[in-house]
Amino acid sequence: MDKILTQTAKPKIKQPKRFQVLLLNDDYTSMEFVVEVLKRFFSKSTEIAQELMLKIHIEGEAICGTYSHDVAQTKASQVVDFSRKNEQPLMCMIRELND
Ligand code: TYC
Repeated sequence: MDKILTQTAKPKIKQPKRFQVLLLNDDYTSMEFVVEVLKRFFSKSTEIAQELMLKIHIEGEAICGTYSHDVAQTKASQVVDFSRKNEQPLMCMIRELND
């Protein structure tokens, strides 16, 4: 005899992990360069980029965006490449978002 299923099967859908991209403060990267990075790689307006740059300068770091792992890793690499090409020591890292 077939068993009667009394429990409704719950579809287990795993949400993909999300990653924050952060810029870190340092004493040497110019403020103008950080504003350019925020506009170029994180699509910020000039005003928002200036605010975010100052937040990093004062607080030490800020979240610039949240993406899938691939996109976050690519953005962080692009920022570091662009910075080294322009002889700036700017640091960018990614962090898994726990929700
Ligand atoms: N602290 C830097 C300065 O005084 C400016 C700066 C801001 C550097 C943000 C990095 O992510 C950064 N020139």
